[in-house]
Amino acid sequence: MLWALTQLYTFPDSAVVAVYQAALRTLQYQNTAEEPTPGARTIAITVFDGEHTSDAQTVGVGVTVVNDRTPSLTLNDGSTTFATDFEEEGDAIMVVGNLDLTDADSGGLLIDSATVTVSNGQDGSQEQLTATAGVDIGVTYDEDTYTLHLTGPATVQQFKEALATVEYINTANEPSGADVKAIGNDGPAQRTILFVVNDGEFNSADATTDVSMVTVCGNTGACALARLGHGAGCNTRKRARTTCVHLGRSTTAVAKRSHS
Ligand SMILES: [Ca+2]
Ligand SMILES: [Ca+2]
Repeated sequence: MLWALTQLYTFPDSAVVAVYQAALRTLQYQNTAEEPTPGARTIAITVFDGEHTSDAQTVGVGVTVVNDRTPSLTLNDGSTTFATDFEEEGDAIMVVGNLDLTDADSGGLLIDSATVTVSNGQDGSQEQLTATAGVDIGVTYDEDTYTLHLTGPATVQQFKEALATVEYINTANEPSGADVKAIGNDGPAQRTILFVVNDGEFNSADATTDVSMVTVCGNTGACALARLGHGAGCNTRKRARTTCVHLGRSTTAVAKRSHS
C-alpha cells in the first residue's frame, strides 16, 4: 500500500527566507508503529511564496525493523492433554495433530532453528524422531540427546510446515518405560515430545505433546492365553491387533520372541 502524507507548515507573513530555511533544517521523520513496514520512504519538500511553488526536493529515509518479538508455537490447538498412540513394533507416527507458528515481528524476519526432543527417551538409537527437510531447512537427529535439530534460517511458514512433519518411531522389541505390574493391567509407557523454536534472539515457550506407547501381544505363551480369556491383562482393540497391557514385562517379552 502506498501512503502519501502531506504536512503544511506556515509562518507569519513577515518571516524571511532564513526563517523557513532554519525551520526546514529541523525536519525530522518519526514512525510510532510498534512493527513498522520496512523499506524506503521518500520525503518531498516544496516551498510556496504566495504566488509560486518551488520544484520539489526529495530526501530518502530507510526504515529498518528489529527482532524484538518472541516466536509463538502452539501444538494441537493448545491442548495439554493431546496424545497420539505408537503401537509397539509399528510404523512411525505423526507426533502432532496440528501446529501453529507465528512471530509478531514485521518485515518477514526469519526463524533460525528449532529443536524437537523426546524429553524422556529411554531406548537409545532405537527411538527416533524424523522430519522432512526443506529447501532452506536441514534436519539432523542426535540420538544421544534424543533431539531433532531443524536448522534454517527459513521463513515462519517453512518452519511451520517442516515441524508438522515430525514423526516418532521406536524399533525396540519391548519399548521401555511401561509401569509394569506383577499382574493385571500395566500403565502404558509414555513419551513427552518437547518443541522449541528460535528466531535468532528468542526461544519460543516450551510446547509439548505426548506419545503413548501401546504394547502388543504375540500369539503364543501366557500373553496369548490372556488374549483368549484365560488370563488377565490383555485388552482386545478394535483394530487388527490385540493390545496386551502386560501380565509382566518378562512374560510378554518371551511370548513375543517365541512368536517371532
Ligand atoms: Ca522475532
Ligand atoms: Ca520487531
